Amino acid sequence: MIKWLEYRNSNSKDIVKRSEGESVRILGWVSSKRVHKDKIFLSIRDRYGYLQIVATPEESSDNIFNLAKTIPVESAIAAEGIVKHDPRAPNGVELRLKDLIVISKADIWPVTKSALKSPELMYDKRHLTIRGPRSRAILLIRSGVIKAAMEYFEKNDYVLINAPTFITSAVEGGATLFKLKYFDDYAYLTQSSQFYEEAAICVFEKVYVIQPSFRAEKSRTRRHLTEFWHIEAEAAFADHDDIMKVEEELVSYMLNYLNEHYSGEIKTVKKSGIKIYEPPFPRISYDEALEILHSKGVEMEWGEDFGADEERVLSMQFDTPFFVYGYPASTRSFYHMNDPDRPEVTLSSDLMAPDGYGEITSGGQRIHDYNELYNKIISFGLDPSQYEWYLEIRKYGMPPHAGFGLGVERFMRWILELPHIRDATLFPRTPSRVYP
Ligand code: AMO
Repeated sequence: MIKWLEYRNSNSKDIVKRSEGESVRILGWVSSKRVHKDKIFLSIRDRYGYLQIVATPEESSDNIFNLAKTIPVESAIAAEGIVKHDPRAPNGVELRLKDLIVISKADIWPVTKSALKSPELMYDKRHLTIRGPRSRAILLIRSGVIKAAMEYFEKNDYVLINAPTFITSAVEGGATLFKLKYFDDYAYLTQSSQFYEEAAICVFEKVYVIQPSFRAEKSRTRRHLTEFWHIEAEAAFADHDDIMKVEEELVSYMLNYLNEHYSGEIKTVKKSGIKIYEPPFPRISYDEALEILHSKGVEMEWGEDFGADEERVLSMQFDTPFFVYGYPASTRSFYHMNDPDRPEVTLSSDLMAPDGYGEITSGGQRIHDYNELYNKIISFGLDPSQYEWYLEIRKYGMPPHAGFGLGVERFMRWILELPHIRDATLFPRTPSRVYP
């Protein structure tokens, strides 16, 4: 068995610092191969990126040259070679091959050129196609999105909590609940960790979660997953305006962070890079949004919710993210506080991405008074006994509070202009896909 460390004294990132003529070893995968008569180019992928390795009959022994020629792509290898700085090489440096060990030989790569044209086939082979440079870059950026959010919340004194996945009652309406057998009873998969955050703010004042939420949304759109990652935050002694400020600050922080730390990956996905927006973002009321929609020929009544089509039309009118606030109570879940000055609307908002992308966050101020919440639950035709513990926290010192949720994949689809939300996640879950 190979002693791994002995076979990794360099990597695709470190190699640029190595001197001309130095002999180094790396571990990785053959991501592509070009065979010429007297030169073989292997592109090796490792944790850090790509490195060009060149085999020639002069510099490699016959055995090694032939091995380089015949090695199937995606084989895992250990290679040793001589560093050569060459401006024509992808990173300005390449390895001239001396030794090659096949650690795990790959079968013939099953994703053919014709499969590349079929998104469904590509996603059937997602366990393999994630190895491509575009998926690799998107997934790295995704890890940056999570890191950026954590950094923002930690800098602002929020406490990270973890909420349960099995739950007993709907946060965002029964229509999108996944129901499952839970021993002799039933449980649901969580749609949002918001209620658990609300319990936790009475300990920590400001909390956040980053974990999956589940929605049994049958809608097959480019912006819906059945399992998505949810960045949620909740703050005590805060109102609706306070939480909108947190949302715009967070979005701006994430954009700046990604631009600073992931510019290479971003360029792989989107040549022009991502746009940076600084707060404050414009705020328009639901009523103003409706007027804009009417002026664009969209027919809808006051009190109806904006669907994907309406959001697209609306967000085409903006070239920066913007809030729509003051949604009618009929369009929002029961927990939203009604505006005391205008009870038919709620103290809530959605942050819309511009250029047709639509909603990326949703948030607002919650009802903190026991009786007010109880009555709203009844007025929504819901059963208060389903919300017993959620109501009970209102009996023991619940201050005014507000919070929001941001979908990681929605955010990524917008900033990277991805054709479909599934491209933003490792193994997407949609109504028609729970495999692989
Ligand atoms: P909402 O249901 O609007 O609100 O969800 C908040 C954010 O989560 C993302 N999102 C989704 N992403 C991908 N696929 C889906 N099916 C999906 N559904 C939602 C969106 C959306 O803006 N608890 C409330 C928020 C709050 O008031 O705190 C909630 O979950 O980016």
